[in-house]
Amino acid sequence: MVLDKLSDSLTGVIKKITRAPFIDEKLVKEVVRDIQRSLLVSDVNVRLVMDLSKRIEERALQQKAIAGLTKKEHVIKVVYEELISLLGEKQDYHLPTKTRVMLIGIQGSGKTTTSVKLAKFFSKKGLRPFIIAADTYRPAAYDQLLQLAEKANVKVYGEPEGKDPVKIVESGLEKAAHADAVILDTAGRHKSEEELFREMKELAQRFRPDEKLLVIDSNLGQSAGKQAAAFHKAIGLTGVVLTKLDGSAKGGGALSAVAETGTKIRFVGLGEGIDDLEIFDPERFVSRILGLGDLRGLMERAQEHVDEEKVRDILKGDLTLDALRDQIKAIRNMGPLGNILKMIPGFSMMSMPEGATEMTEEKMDRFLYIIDSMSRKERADPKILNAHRINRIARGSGTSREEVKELLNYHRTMKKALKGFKKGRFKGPLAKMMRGMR
Ligand SMILES: Nc1nc2c(ncn2[C@@H]2O[C@H](COP(=O)(O)OP(=O)(O)OP(=O)(O)O)[C@@H](O)[C@H]2O)c(=O)[nH]1
Ligand SMILES: [Mg+2]
Repeated sequence: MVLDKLSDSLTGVIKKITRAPFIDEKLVKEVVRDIQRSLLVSDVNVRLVMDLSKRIEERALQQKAIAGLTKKEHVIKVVYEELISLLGEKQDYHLPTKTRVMLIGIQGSGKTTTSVKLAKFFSKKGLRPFIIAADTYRPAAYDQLLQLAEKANVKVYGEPEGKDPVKIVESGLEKAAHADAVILDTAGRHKSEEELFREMKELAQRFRPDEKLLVIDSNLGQSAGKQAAAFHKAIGLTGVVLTKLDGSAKGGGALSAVAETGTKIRFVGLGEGIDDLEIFDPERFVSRILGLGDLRGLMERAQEHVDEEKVRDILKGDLTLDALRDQIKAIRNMGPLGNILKMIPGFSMMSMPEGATEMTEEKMDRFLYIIDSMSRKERADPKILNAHRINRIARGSGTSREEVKELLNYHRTMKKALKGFKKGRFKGPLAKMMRGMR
């Protein structure tokens, strides 16, 4: 996982909020202190941390919760929003049909790896990528790129013995005439920093990139900000790729420091593999490190799939097997159940009936077959099922007696859990959504 330690401690903070019997000044202060500690440990700048925690405290205590949110949800929302603002705005990455991306950065930052990851990213979007290998300093740079690119099935131009990167770019562009996205991998070492800047400017003049992305190692922590600022001033960047965010203890520092310089974080590298690249989206990112899962994604998908009226019916009346089937179907459309539950604030921390979160898609399908094999009367009132009918249903649905019983058990457990919800432990739109999931 990304930023494991930070994530663990911030998830702990959210747990503290959801578990507290009530929200008062003492709790908010405690929560703020916990957040400060978590961020400082992951190397976020002290001043940023202080500003942020002051805002969280003020808003949590003074701002009124918006209609429909409980006090707890309000505090979680404040923490979530303030962390997002620490990481800057989301940068949309538009994919033009023809694009040229130049990767810049000091040695070992991850340029070559990122060039292949990006190529893969483009080809997943249906564009034909092409990489030009213009690093004439690193020994065997071309071979390294070639090996990686083969894994991704991407074409590369390079000159193993070449000494003139500008000429390589020129020849490479000729070979790349049919490509939609041309990526330029450059050198990371040089006689001096000035020389490196000079070479990059020259290459940019010749290559005419749409994007000049600086590749930075997250392990630099707060110094990542300084590096971004220096390169931006010298070369004029369009964005930054932060690599090695997986397992970097200083990831929080790198992210916030770069965001603070105003240079946009475009992508994050999350591993050595060619698929370990993500568009950087602060909202999704913060949800994840808070253990809230993908909150916004869930909101969108929940709206698509959960029929409001059915939810209301369930809440009004009993959870019939018909209703359960609709719910399983809705969940089935959204993806693995555990993931969905993780997306709901507070939910992952709540005690769930044993096994309820572990239902696989296969199991959901089998449950659906079973329900479909029952008569309408049985679905409305499963208590009328006897051993004989259970056998028939098992045979009719291609499952076993045990599975039919398992479903009936599951149904009873869910019904009971739902009653708990209805008693009003959770209120507001999020709670409504949670109920919708049941
Ligand atoms: N864990 C992890 N390792 C990465 C990531 N990106 C790159 N690396 C590793 O970092 C090392 C350096 O990566 P390169 O892509 O060769 O870096 P470079 O910037 O091209 O380096 P030079 O060519 O020497 O300038 C390699 O071992 C990569 O596997 C990442 O996101 N996560
Ligand atoms: Mg390289």
